[in-house]
Formats: sequence, C-alpha cells, structure tokens
Amino acid sequence: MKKVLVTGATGQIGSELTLLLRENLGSTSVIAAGHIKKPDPALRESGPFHYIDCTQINTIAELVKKYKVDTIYHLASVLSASAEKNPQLGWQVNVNGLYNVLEVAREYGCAVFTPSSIAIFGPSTPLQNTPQDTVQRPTTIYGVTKVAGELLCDYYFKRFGVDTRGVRYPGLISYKTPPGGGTTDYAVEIYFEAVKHKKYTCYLKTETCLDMMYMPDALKAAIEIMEADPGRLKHRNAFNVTAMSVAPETIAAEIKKLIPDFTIAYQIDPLRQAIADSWPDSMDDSASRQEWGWKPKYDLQMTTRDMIQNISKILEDPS
Ligand code: AKB
Repeated sequence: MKKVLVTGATGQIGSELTLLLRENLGSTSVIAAGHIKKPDPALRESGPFHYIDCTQINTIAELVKKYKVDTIYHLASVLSASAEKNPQLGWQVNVNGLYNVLEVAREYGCAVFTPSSIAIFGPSTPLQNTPQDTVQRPTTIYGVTKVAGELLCDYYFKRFGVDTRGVRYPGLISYKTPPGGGTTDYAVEIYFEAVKHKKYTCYLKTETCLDMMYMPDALKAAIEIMEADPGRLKHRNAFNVTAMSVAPETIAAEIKKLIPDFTIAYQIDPLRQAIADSWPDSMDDSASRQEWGWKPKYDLQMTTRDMIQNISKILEDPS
C-alpha cells in the first residue's frame, strides 16, 4: 500500500492535493503535515495531520519512519513577494527545507515531488513562448531558491537515485484556500472581489501577461508526473506546464461576460510589478506534453465560470 506525506498541506495546493490523494489512495495512506496554520476540518478529519518544521530534519524523518512513507509531496514554500520581503526566510525554507526532505528521502528510499515555478526564469530569458531549456538567471530570491531546488533534485536523482520529479507551476487560480505572498495572487483575489463587490483594484498593470492554471489542472499535473513512466522523463524536475497566458485585462473581460457591471481599477505595487515583469509572458510546455502526456483541461473561460459559481456558493453558505 502506498504511503504519502504532504508537506505544506494547509497551503493553497496542499489543502486540495491532500484531499484528492486521500480519495485516490485511502484516507490513512496520506499523512498531512503543516507548520503553523491550523488545518480546516475537512483536512483534519479526513486523515492523519501533524505539525512539522521542514527546516528541522528530525521532524520530517520522524513522520517518514512512523508511517513508512514512500512518497513525499514537498509543497512547503515561501512565495515570491513574501520571500522578497524576507530573503533569509525564503532561503531557509525553500532551499534548506528541500535539502532536508531530499536527505530523508535518500535515507528512507522515498520518491519526491517538488514544485518549481515560472520564477526560475528572469529578464534575460526569452519571455514569449519560453522554451523548456533556456537561460535561467532569476532576479528574485524566490527564483534563486527554485533554480537551486531544481538542480538539487537533479543531483539527488543522479548521485543517489532518489526518484525526484517536479513541474514549473505558473500562477495558480483556486477558491478553496487562498494563496499567500505570491505575485500571481491577484488572479485569485479578482474573482472573490468580483463576486463580493463587483470591483477590484489590481496591483499589476493591465497588460501584464503571465501563465496561469486552474487548481484541478495543477493537481492533475502533480499526480500524473509522479505516475509517469520514468524511462520517458528527460526533464525530471523542471517541466514547464501551463494552461493559459493571461493579463489582468483578459481576466477582467472574461468576468464581465458573467458579471456585466464588474469594474477593474489599477494601483500598481512596484515590488510585485517588477517581479511579474521579469517572468515569462507565456511558456512552451511541449516537453511535458511529449514526455508524460500533459494536457490541461481548463481554459480561462471554463476557469472563470467555475470560480464564480463556487465563490458564489461559498458566500451564500460559508459553512
Ligand atoms: C508566486 O507568485 O510567487 C507563485 C509562483 C508563480 O510561483 N504563485
């Protein structure tokens, strides 16, 4: 029987991935681990939950030993805008935390999924249709930690045979758990504000194009890459994946089709705008499509419809 550990289980991806894995593998097969944030009842009541600190290796090793874990989805991470405000913490969690997970995986024979990000690219990368293999000179500490993470995962695979895999996530759109401290967070906030107040003030410029993906596709990517035939994976830890390339004005126009009196205004945050400007406008994810059959389901129209429906339901019945 598979035994999976999810770190960062109370976060935007973790809170949903844990529940999906529990549905697929059985509730006791998936151990959720968070750091500070309290788990919501669905997460807490559907299987084991523990507090750990990934910067303390023993807290990870104890869980892996106790539950005989064979696969770790290591999602604990400090996102781009937060890491820029506290670079030391960003390095500590994103690099040292990952190093600890890889060391435990090496010792106990676990496979590891680690998300990388569009943030591994920088201003000297071709920003349109960004190739799979290209210049990686990020100018944010988050990007630096994610490049280090990709290389560390490659190294642990080559040197120690740890089955490490990962994708470069774009901005993720979801309604269940809010993201925190990312540059792409506007693409979640805009939907909540549209449903609640029919208006949104955006911190990125109207035409700032970035890759995005709806959460069901992000979960599908994490599960599918871990199930992929290893013989076909040439880019193990660093697959470009995307579902759409959109700007605030594109999302706003799509929302207006369903909420006609929605309006958007702009008040630019220089920190997050500079980060967004250094990231690709659109990525080429053909390597993922070829090597493990990646195909997203949700485009912007489907995402917008689903987000608005679900947020309306939550606001009607917050329980
Ligand atoms: C962020 O904005 O920091 C993240 C990411 C693109 O990795 N959502």
